[in-house]
Amino acid sequence: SRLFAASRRLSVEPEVMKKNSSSAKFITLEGGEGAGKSTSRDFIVSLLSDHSIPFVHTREPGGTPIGETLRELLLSKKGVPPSVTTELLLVFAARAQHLHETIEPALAEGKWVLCDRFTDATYAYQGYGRGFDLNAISTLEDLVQNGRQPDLTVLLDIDPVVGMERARLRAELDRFEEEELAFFERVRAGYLSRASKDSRFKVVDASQNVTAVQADLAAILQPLLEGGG
Ligand code: Z5A
Repeated sequence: SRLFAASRRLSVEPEVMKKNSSSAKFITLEGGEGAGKSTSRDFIVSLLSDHSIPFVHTREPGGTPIGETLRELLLSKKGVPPSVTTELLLVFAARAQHLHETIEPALAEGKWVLCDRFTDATYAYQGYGRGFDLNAISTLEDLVQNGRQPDLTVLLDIDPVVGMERARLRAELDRFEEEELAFFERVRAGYLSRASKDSRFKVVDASQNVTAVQADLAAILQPLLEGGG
C-alpha cells in the first residue's frame, strides 16, 4: 500500500526488544464487544492490589490527555466518520503518546502496567475488521513501539452475537459498536488467529459466568504474581 511504501522511507530506529528494567510486567486485555473487559480488569486490579504490586491501570485509545482527546474523536458519532487511514493513524498517534508519557515511564519505575486494549486491537479492528493492510499496521507498530510488546495478553473470547447482546443491555452504543455482525466476526477471527501464533496470549472463554472467568484469570495471573511482586 502507499502507507507501507511511505513508511519504508522513514528512518525507523533499529528494532531492539525492549526489556523492563525490573520485574514489572506489561499486561494487556483484549476482546470483542461485551466480552467483559471492564469486569475482568476490575478483578485483575484487585489481584495486583492483594499482592501489593505497584501498578498503573490505563487504556487505549486513551491513557493520556492527548490520547483521551483522540479517543473522543475516534468513538464519536458526530459528523463525517474518519477514513480507515485516519482512524489507524489516530490510534497510533494516541499509542505513541501513551508509550512516551505513561507506559514506558511506569515500567522503568518498576510499576506493572495493566492496559485495556493495545496493538492487537488495531490488528483486529482496523486490520481484520476494516480490511487495512496488515503489513502497514506492522510497520507502524515497529515505528511507534520500538520493540515494546506486552508480556501477557489476555484475550476474552466470545461469540459476537452474545457479546453484542450484553453490550446493548449495558449502555448506548458507540461508533464501533454500531458495526454489523460480520465486522465483529472478522474482529474475533483476527484476534484468535493472532492468539494461535503467539504464546504471550492466553485465551479465556468469556461466555462463561463471571465466577468461572475470574477463576481462569486467577490461574493465568498466578505464575506472574508469584514471580514478580
Ligand atoms: N479500538 C480500535 O478500533 N483500535 C485500537 O487499536 C484500539 C481500540 C486500541 C473502544 O474500546 C473501541 O476502540 C473498541 C475498539 C476500538 N470498540 N468498541 N466498542 P473500549 O475497550 O473502550 O470499548 P469496549 O469494547 O466497549 O470495552 P468495555 O467497555 O470494557 O466493554 P466490555 O468488554 O463489553 O466489558 P464489560 O462492560 O465488563 O461487559 C459488558 C456487559 O456484560 C456488562 O453489563 C457486564 O456486567 C456484563 N458481563 C461481563 N462479564 C459477564 C459474564 N461473564 N457473564 C455475563 N455478563 C457479563
